[in-house]
Amino acid sequence: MAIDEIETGDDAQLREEPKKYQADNIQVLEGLEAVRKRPSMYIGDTGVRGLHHLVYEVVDNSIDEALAGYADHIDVTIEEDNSIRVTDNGRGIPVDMHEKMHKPALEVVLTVLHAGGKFDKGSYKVSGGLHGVGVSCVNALSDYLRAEINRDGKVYMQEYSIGKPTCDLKVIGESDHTGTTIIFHPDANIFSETVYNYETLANRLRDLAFLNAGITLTLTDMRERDEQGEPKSEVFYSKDGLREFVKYIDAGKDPLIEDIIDLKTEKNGVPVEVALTYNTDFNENIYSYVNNINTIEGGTHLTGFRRGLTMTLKKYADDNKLLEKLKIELSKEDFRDGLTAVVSVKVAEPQFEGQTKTKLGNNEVMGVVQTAVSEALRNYLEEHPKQAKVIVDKVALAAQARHAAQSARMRIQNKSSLGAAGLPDKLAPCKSRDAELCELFLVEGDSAGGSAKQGRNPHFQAILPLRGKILNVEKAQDHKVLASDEIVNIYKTLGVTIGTEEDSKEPNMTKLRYHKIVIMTDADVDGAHIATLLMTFFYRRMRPIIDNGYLYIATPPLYKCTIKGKKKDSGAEYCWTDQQVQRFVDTKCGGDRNKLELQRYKGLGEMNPEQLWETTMDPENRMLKQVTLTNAAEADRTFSVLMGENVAPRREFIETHATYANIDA
Ligand code: 0RA
Repeated sequence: MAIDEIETGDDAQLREEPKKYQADNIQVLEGLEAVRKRPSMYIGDTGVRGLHHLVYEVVDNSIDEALAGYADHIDVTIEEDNSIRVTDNGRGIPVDMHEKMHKPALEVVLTVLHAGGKFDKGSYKVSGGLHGVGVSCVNALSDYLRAEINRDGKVYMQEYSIGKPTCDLKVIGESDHTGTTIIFHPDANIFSETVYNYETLANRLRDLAFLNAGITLTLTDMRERDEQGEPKSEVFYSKDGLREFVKYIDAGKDPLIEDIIDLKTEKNGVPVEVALTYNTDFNENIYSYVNNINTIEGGTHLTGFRRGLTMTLKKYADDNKLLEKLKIELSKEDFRDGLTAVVSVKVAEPQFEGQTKTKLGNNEVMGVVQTAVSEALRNYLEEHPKQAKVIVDKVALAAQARHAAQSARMRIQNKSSLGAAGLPDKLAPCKSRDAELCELFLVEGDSAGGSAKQGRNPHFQAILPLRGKILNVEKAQDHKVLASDEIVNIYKTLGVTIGTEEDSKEPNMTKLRYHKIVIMTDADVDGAHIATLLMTFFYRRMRPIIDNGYLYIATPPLYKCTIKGKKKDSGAEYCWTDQQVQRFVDTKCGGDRNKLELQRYKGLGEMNPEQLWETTMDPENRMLKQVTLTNAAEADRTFSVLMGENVAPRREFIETHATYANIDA
């Protein structure tokens, strides 16, 4: 691991440059300047996603140190001011002079683009953030960054602002251990949002713990304290890695087989890890990772997994004459019902493709995963004939259900039970036909639906009231789902059809009428359930709606604050948090709580149409939360845990999670 193998990107020119020191300096500044000029090129975007990406980038460096065998603890803290502190117990980033650059190695790592990834030539950077940009990007996009290195019995420290050192590296104390601490505060001139979401970071750290068994990760939130004054904190650690990951995902489900089938091997220099099981539900949960990055769009490793699974199960069933009675041809998708799996590979030079660069393109990985899965699954089936039969029976059942669903799909296409235009009677459509402009509000209950219809802007806002809870698509097969009136109404309203072909589960979105679909429910437990059911429905049946960022959650206010004695509604303010109420008291009531008139909204129905418009629907004022894929997946799990038949995990879950809708702001 030689530190002087760091490349600056424009090294050819630099090598011929006699006054290296100067040239290097210019290069460094230009590099980080480029990051500040076009941050999205480096971290994807400058919204909430990019903001959290900064943390992943820093943590990934510590994960690399852990995977190299030198660290086993990584602590992440959200400080009160939304600074992030990441500490590991690795060797500490070297601080000795870098020969070419004439600066401490630490400073090179923090100021030279991509320097971080090139320590270990020849071996892959195992974790590596999505864009693999390195910690210097984080530095460039932070208005403050501080590095503390425990090494050689000392504590070294250096501080930066927007990528530039504000002091020389110095010794600030003695130390009896080694490690690296990076503290940074995101620059509000770059990011549209600088408030960190605990749940988003927790989800990533939990993933990392499962994917890298044996490493302890902690997350502490100094912004939130309990009655004892202790900050909110969680520890993520997994002894058994992917096996535990699969158990975690399926916590609320009924297992079809008790076992988790797993494998860990390396083929052609590609480390492969897989764990899988089946539950009694009818959906598939496959999570795939490349170098610890969640490959949402799949790719060759996922294809290899599916092929290995399908072919091995099919061959086992045929060899053992288990499908002789089945009159229907099996289709690929029959093997997916109730399947939960995690696939994790490490690839030296991953090629990422697709819209979000989360689809693995390396062809050589396909056969590697397929062979590994086939071998492990064949062994399992041969050693466990009872379980093998249960799985094959489920596959046969799926084939029959698929057959039955074919006729049910016709319901979506025909026009009976609907208004003249083929639209549900309950729908209040909007005037505009421009899908990009149009918004559909899915509203809990007819009374709130009525208020929304009166309060809306009818030009671009449509309202579809929903009666109570929609069907739980986790627990229902295709033909049941398509027999539900509420669900058919949603399909029709959106203008989405699903194929009548036997194999086609894919929705056809070409005639989609709305590019904003807003779930609007009460801010209580029932409302959260309905929102979760709807998210689960879109997640399972109309994934592209989520992928394209079309799905949102409305956030009605929890309070209305007025000053006592003042004319009704004059100077009234709507509040979403207790802090906002306090601010109202401070600014409008002169700090006197007695002057506060506080109205607590329990449901949407308590607001009149004007209030609903003002607070929750008016694009000028409202705060919509976008539903993203990670939180949709988490919501799916959460929902299973809360609504599933398994009482034990549900109790445990409720005890540890006060709120359970994990939705990114
Ligand atoms: C290169 C060499 C050495 C340590 C590291 C990198 C290192 C980087 C990071 C980033 C976050 N935490 C880290 N911990 C260590 C050590 C070389 C040596 O000691 O011989």
